[in-house]
Amino acid sequence: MVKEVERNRLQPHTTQNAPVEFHESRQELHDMLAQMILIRHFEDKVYEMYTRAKIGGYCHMNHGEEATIIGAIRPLRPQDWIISFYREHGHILARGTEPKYVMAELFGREDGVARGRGGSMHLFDASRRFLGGYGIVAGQMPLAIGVGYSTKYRDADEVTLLLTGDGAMANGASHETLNMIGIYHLPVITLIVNNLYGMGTTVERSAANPDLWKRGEMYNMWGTQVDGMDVMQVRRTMEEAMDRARHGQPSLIEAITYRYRGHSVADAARYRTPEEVQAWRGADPIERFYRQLLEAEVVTEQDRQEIERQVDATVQQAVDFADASPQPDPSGLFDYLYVNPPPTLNEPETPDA
Ligand SMILES: Cc1ncc(C[n+]2csc(CCOP(=O)(O)OP(=O)(O)O)c2C)c(N)n1
Repeated sequence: MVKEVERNRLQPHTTQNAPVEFHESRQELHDMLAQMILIRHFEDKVYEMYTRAKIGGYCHMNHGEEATIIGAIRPLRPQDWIISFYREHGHILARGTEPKYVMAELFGREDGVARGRGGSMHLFDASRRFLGGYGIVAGQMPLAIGVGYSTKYRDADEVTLLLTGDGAMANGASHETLNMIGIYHLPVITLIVNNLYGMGTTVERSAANPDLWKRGEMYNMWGTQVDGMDVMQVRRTMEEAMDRARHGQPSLIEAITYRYRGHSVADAARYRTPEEVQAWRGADPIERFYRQLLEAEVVTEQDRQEIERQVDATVQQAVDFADASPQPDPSGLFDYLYVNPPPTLNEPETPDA
């Protein structure tokens, strides 16, 4: 019985042919498609650069999750905030940070968004109100309370998008965060990017009730589930959540999606079958959106070719820029710390007791 439930949950949703109503400009729809393709190609190149040892350390990629990213981030306004987790390359690109600065960070170079100190899991762009990038599962969650509280305290028109994985929802910090967001009615939208696995563990094994969106009710928020392979569905839901947030009601949205590759670059993902991966690739969010736009005569095949050409050039320029950027100078090892030099720097080592 349990096995049967699991197998059904591991199938893509089937809203494939649902009619789509666009009220965005042609330019906006074109840009959404272009950004989804940029994220896909950027991640392909990241994978290649990792295997060439240009990128080191942990590295988690967004292949397959592009609809959750673009659908959630495009509706945000410049004054809105984003807090993400370690699978965030696409999130910062969607926010408009130039790919070359992101790639330089992945290369660990001085021109990176965190000056080469952070790497893949710690991307940051304060100028775009993109507040990271955190390597500790659920470590990003409590920070959203502070950001949301600040907005409310200043009576400002801002919303915060808090991104999390499904596995992180089993962490105590997630419960405490959502509870406090609910208590204070903070303008925070929590988006669970449910790619069905936390490392090699399915949601069914980590969550007593795997319908994660239902927890919204417990925290006095609007909760809903969307097909995370359908960018317009994610976008419409996000727009509604933004409207609610601006009227003092937080939301918990669960977007069902899939990561095409393993948990990180180093994971061969032997815990899933090739058939399962193939089924999800068949529901590809970029191809679905492209078909919708073709049918609505918003883009042409030539437009797609031109987007692909431009994206490839941008990604290659990002690699060239990252490669030419200097390594951080060792003399700057303690720069950007709260205290520099660290008070313990010259203390003699404590002898063992
Ligand atoms: C507190 C903590 N526990 C464990 C880990 C190891 N770890 C890194 S990612 C991860 C899985 C999280 O999965 P999920 O939240 O679903 O996000 P996904 O990677 O699928 O996007 C784990 C257990 C960690 N980084 N931090």
